[in-house]
Order: sequence, then structure tokens, then C-alpha cells
Amino acid sequence: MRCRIIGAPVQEGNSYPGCDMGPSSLRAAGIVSTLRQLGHDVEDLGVVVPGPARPQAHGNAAVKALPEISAWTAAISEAAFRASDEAMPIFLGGDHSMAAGTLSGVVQRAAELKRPLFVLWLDAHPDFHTLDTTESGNLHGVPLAYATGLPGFEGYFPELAATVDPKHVCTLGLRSVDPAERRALSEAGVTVHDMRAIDEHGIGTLLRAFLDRVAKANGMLHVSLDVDFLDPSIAPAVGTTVPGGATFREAHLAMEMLSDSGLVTSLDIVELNPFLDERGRTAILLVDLAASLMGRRIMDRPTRSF
Ligand code: 4U7
Ligand code: MN
Ligand code: MN
Ligand code: MN
Repeated sequence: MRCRIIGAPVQEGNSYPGCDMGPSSLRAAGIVSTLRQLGHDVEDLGVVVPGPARPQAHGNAAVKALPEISAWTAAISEAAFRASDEAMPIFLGGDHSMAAGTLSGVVQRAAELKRPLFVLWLDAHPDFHTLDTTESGNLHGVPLAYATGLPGFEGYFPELAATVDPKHVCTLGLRSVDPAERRALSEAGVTVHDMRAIDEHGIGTLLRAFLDRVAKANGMLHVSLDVDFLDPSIAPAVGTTVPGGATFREAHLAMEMLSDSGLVTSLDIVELNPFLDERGRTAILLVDLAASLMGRRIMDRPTRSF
């Protein structure tokens, strides 16, 4: 497969400095050579550089770094649209606010190809706040709401060329959902699988049902992997740790099934904060997960499991 690696060293969307080192840490952990060893044609496009931030205030006084995130979103969106031309872009974060840009770029690509875009959101949080509902004001909590066209971003974030249909979004791994997000998710019709659903049904069953839908619709599939999807005991390098996350094998199984499906057309690896890592273990785990998603197998399988 042809892949393009793009760094998006955004950190203004969260409150812990260090996410700007995420792309470097993933490169040091071998993301490029690992994907090449798997036989992929990998082009490393370096990092996105945002344009100037224009001063902007919002009625919700909690909102932080709006001019910066707005500038990042415009630059990342343009890079994502270009990189998704006949290749699979892999975006290295950066905090999750970067997904405002990656989603808006890849959904524009999908619209041009006249294919529906589906989104698998692997995260402890749904990131479904609007500029009006966020209480922390940290804009890594809003990208999914923006990309699905929820109101309130007009005039603050770049105008969307196309929106993601919230009914094509599946969140997996949730365990920290704010009241405003809970209401918005159910009104919008997002498929929500919290950690309890994973415990009860198993991650494989939940994911297979979603992948079946994507395949039937001939959809494109964007995967957004937030480090805090994983349990903090195996992935400590993240500001927003929440106990009770996905295990090592749950995460790998999800990646292996995604790989078998052949449906994934773009990927975000976000929220890695190398300043909080322990001897690079989180970065290494993320590279191994990316490898599973891109075809690494424990054993060859006689039949496709999907
Ligand atoms: B992440 C939060 F209040 N919802 O709005 C908020 F719990 O990209 C967390 O998923 C947002 O890590 C987490 O600040 C954003 C909080
Ligand atoms: Mn997130
Ligand atoms: Mn999160
Ligand atoms: Mn986080």
C-alpha cells in the first residue's frame, strides 16, 4: 500500500505541554521503517506548518487557543485533502484537536470520490463538545462535533467543504463522557460503544458489526486512535489518563481486524505526550499497533476472519 506520513505537532488544544514532540517520538520509535518492512511504499511528508493565528474571542470565556487551533485546522485540512489522493495518509499528532483538520480534509476527499466516509473513534472520550458546551475550554475535546457539522463553529473554525454524517461514526472505548456530550451523541445518532459494552460483548463483536456496515456501503474509513483509548498501565504517555481502558490484546485485535477488512483509508495517531512517557514504551506500543493495522500478523491465517 502507498502511505504518506504527516506530522501535526499541535499542542495548544490540551493543557499539558509536550504533544508537539509526538511526531518525533513516533519517528524515533520506527514508524517509517516498520511500515516499510511490512512492504508498504512510505513517503514521509514531514510536518504541517500552520498559518498565522488571527486574534479571535468567543462568548464562552473558557475556550482556549481558538486562533491557534483554527489556524492549525485550516493547514492540516489542506494537507489531509492533498495527502489522501491515491494514498493512505497516516497523521501523527499532536493533540486530538488536529482531527478537526484531518477529518475535514478526508471527508472532502470522500465527497469528491462520491463515497461515504465512516469514522472509527478509539478514545476514552467522545470529543463531541461544541465551542459553546466545552467547560474545560480545551479544544482537543471538540473535533468530532466540528467535523459532523454541529452548530456553533461557524466564523471560528474553517468552513467545512463536506461534513461527516454522525450516523457513520462509531466510538469505541468511552469511559469519560460529559453531560452535554451524552445528549449531543444520542441526538446526532452516533454509534456509541463504551467500555462496559466492550466488557459485555467483546471488542471483536462490536467492531465486526461496524465494519460490515462500512463494507456494505462501499465506505471509506478513517480511524482516529487517541492514546487514552488504551489503559494507562500500558500507555502512560498521555495527559488525560482514564483508568479502565483497552488492554494490549483488545487494541491489537481491533487493529488486526481493521487490517483484515481492507477498509481503512486514513489514520490518526494522537495525544502522545513523550514528556510523560517511560523509556518510549507508549510510542513503541503505538508503532506496534500501527503495524498490526498495516498487516503485521502473529501467524498467517488460512481464512479471513472478516
Ligand atoms: B481527548 C473533557 F472534561 N471532555 O472537554 C474536556 F473530560 O482528545 C476531556 O479525547 C476531553 O483526550 C479529552 O476537557 C479530549 C473532560
Ligand atoms: Mn480524543
Ligand atoms: Mn481522549
Ligand atoms: Mn487526551
